[in-house]
Amino acid sequence: METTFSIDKLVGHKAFQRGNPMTDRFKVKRFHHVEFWCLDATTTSIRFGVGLGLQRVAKSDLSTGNTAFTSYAMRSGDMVFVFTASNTAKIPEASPEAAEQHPLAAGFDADAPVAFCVKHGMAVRAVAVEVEDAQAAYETCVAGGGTGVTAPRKAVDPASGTTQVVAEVLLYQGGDVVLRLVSGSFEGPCLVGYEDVPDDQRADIGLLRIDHVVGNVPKLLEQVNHVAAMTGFHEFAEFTAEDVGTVDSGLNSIVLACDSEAVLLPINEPTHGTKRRSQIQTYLDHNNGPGVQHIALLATDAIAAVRALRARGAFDLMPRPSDAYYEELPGRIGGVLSEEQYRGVRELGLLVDRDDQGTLIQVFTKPLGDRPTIFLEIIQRVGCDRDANGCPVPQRPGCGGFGKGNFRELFKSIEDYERQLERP
Ligand code: TYF
Ligand code: FE
Repeated sequence: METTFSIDKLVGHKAFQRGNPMTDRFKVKRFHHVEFWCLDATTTSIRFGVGLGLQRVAKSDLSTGNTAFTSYAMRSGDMVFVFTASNTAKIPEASPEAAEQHPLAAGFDADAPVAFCVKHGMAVRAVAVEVEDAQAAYETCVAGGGTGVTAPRKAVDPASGTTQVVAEVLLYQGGDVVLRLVSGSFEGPCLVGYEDVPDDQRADIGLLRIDHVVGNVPKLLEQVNHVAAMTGFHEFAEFTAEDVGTVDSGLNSIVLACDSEAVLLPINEPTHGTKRRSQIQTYLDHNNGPGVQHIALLATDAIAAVRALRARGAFDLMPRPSDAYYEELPGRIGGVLSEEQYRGVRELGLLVDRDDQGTLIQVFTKPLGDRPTIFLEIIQRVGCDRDANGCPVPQRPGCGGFGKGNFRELFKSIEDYERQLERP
């Protein structure tokens, strides 16, 4: 077998030399969707729909013959969030019709989303990526040491005659998140078996696509080498506790990317021995193990998107940085942002950072549910409108970085937030 990338120690952000060895073991195109498991798909999908300006585009539920679970696909631009909950534990097996209707319904354990939510709270179950051939990708992942969760299933869309293959492997070792591999000619927003629903006319807030999906794990190198062995993804960036500077709670992080860098999977681990317990350890405790920490959503205009998000009132943002942060900002960032953008980021409490490629505008929500676990990030990659060949692209993946220059400010605000969760 070919040799796969493997690393045995972190060198830190500065010393790390980025390259693209083009080592993918199967062709990966883009993020396809992210599926949350929750206790009530109607309630949760409406809350996300209202708060993030997502339209309900497809459903698989009792009305479509799915007795196993209720699932709604919500879309803005190219980003799709799916919300799924158990229908009833009294029907242990999906009916044969349901199994035909939804590729994941056959043999579905109707208790699984409930048990998942008891363990993790509302959380990400599946990170779905579009691949060229899901059957081959599944076999490659398993041959590379991956744990199969759903062997490849082929489904035919009765309306269009197009087909789709879906397969799943475990993403984070010791966790309950799957990497869902999707391929085929089916062009619907989600999976075969979902029925399109009429346009609900809800206005979007300018969210364009999923930029990166971050996992928290106990042991970074083990996990990174595991994902690399399955997929062939390469290291795109790394950050160590030292890069973050003198903050109380630490983390190490490695960003994995596919050949095209359209799928970015950062992974964090806690560091120990700091004054405060690592925010990553807090996550692992409350999530009962590894899982998705945050999903970064790329906006056409982050300032407009965050203004709308605040007006919708369904998600809270982390506390804003100090005035001093904004006074130092033009000196740190330079003339990339317009006067109006500087005013906008200050008004809304957004963070800005830059790397050798471009400028990143970013902001973080508070945790999405009751537990101090999963949150969202809204970003815009400014000055990133050309690919490596000089062709126009909307916000080249990874360009502008991940906000390393904001880690101090951000982690201070996370620590302040965590202090509020402690009883006096
Ligand atoms: O995706 C990233 O790496 C950045 C930085 O708790 C980050 O968004 C890392 C850890 C964290 C919050 C943000
Ligand atoms: Fe991020």
